[in-house]
Amino acid sequence: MVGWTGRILKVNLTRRKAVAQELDPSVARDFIGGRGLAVKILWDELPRGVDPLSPHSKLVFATGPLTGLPGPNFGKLVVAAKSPLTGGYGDGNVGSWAAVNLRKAGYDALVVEGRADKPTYLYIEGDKVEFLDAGDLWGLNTWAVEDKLQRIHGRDAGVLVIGPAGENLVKFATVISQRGRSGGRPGMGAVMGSKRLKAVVVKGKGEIPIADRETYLKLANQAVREGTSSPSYGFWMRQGTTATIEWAQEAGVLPVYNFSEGQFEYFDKIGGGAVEKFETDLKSCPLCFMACGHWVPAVEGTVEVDYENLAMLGSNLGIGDLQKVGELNRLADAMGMDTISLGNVLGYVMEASELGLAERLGVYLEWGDFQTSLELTRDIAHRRGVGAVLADGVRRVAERIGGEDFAIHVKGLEVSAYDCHAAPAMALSYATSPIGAHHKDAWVIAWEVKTDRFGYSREKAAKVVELQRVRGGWFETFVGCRFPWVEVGLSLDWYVKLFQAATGLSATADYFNLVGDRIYALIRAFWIREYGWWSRQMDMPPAKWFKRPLTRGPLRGAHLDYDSYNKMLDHYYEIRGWDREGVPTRETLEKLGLSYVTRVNT
Ligand code: PTT
Repeated sequence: MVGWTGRILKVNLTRRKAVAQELDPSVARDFIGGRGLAVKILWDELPRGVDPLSPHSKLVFATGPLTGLPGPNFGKLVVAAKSPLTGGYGDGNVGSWAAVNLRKAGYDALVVEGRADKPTYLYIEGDKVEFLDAGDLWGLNTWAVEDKLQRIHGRDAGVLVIGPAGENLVKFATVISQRGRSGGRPGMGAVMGSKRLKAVVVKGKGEIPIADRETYLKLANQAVREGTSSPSYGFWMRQGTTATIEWAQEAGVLPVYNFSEGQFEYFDKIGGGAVEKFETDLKSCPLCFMACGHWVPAVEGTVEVDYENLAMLGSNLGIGDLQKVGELNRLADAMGMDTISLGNVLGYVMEASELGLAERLGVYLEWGDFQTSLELTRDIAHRRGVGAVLADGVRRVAERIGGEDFAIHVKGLEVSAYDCHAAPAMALSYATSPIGAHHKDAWVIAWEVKTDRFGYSREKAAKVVELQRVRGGWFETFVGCRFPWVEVGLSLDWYVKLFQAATGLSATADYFNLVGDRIYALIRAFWIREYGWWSRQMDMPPAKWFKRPLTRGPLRGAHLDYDSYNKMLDHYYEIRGWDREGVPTRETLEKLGLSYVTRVNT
């Protein structure tokens, strides 16, 4: 088996023991790596119903056969665990030198279990694994910790850290790297904090295995050359994801006032044009030719902004000022928490304040109130006062004080930055994403606004599945950034060829799609096992998009239709081979080689 290092590093923090285990070749073939490997490990090794924040839960950092290689952007890894926010499977994708170095250190994945008796960080260098004292680091923000660790271990060390939010078990705390990279929206940072693991530092000097090095390097060169000569490359480098603000405004899908409207009067103050004008720096993940990290001035210092951050902390809160939005973003990065969930939580509190409901929390927050938002963000990170309640995410806050109709989440994960009053396929994409509402698995909205905007056709359900296969299957398993494919149009053929050269396997597009379907079915089985029940109600988008039409702009009056949505969901289930309640049928499980999955209520 070439292409994989063939080893998984298993670390038990309670016993301060580390062992390298062999990666079963059949698991590598069936699940490839990244998300696939992560869900297989969590399915096999987690006790059913485990508390995600207990020592028995596990945190997986998984790479794939392309991670760390030169080519179209393979400097990423998947961080996964049972989510404390949703209670189901959770993961995220983070760009980091730790991804590259883990492979160079000779591992495809790192699995962490147990709980250290005191704050600890892991130092990994080839076969050497050390459990080092993080007493001095505990309580520090993510930027300070990364700086300190690189001063100790060298600038070539890859570092993954948590901030105070992770330490304080904020349910949407993330894992941060290189200051502007954040991964694991469904609380992967809290899982790390529950293990008293402040950071993972990785160094590696080995060679990453490649089956046919000469062919691989030639292809990698050609792919990058094709990407950089794409007509969209120049504009991408100027604005990156932040140009999506202008696009979303035009399409009427920008989240505004807690997903009540689709257009924002001050969109141009926080959009790609403004970012380009004020930009101070541009940074990227390792080995990347399409840097997406645009840095702009915040109120204090500078910060990396991306579309999701600008929309969720800007238009969604009624804040039309780049520096202020940047400051909220900066604080979220420093504290180590997800900007999308934070923007939802603050938006929910603003709406609850308007309706008089937030009195039950003892807080009042007006639309556009930057200063109080900043204070609440700090309180959330430290679980102080009302922050302790808000740190549990909108689903739990709404369960406590009411307002479920404007708690914008699916399965407990807050919705990312696309309003779906007039985007049924995107609503389906959020509703069926395997980790709760995230656009990462099927960003179908760009296609949808260009085609049958208001329809609920079978074709839309099929498109969602197609995208989920590629985004959730391909890119999350060989583990690379999907932007070269999405943004500069690199064909999927390149990835097939690169994978073949790296592994020596005669893999085809069908192989990746099949692996994608297998992973989706296993993740669904994981949720069902952990919840102990399932129903199609779990695959419903937020109520607001059905019940509260848009009140402004050209799409005024638009809202989702319940019956039509349900028909589209039926199509989705049928294409996936899942039953009417969204449970993979026995036949589907067998076809996907998942006959060992027995705990689904078929
Ligand atoms: C992702 C989510 C996103 S998706 C954004 S902006 W985006 C937000 N970024 C945050 C941030 O920053 N700071 C913070 N405190 N919280 C944040 N939360 C939000 O997190 C990111 C890029 C981007 S920028 C995207 S779309 C693509 N995502 C990829 C993916 O998921 N998979 C993949 N194979 N390739 C991808 N390429 C792109 O990478 P989560 P990153 Mg993150 C400051 O992981 O949990 O999925 O959340 O990944 O390394 O930061 O790169 O408009």
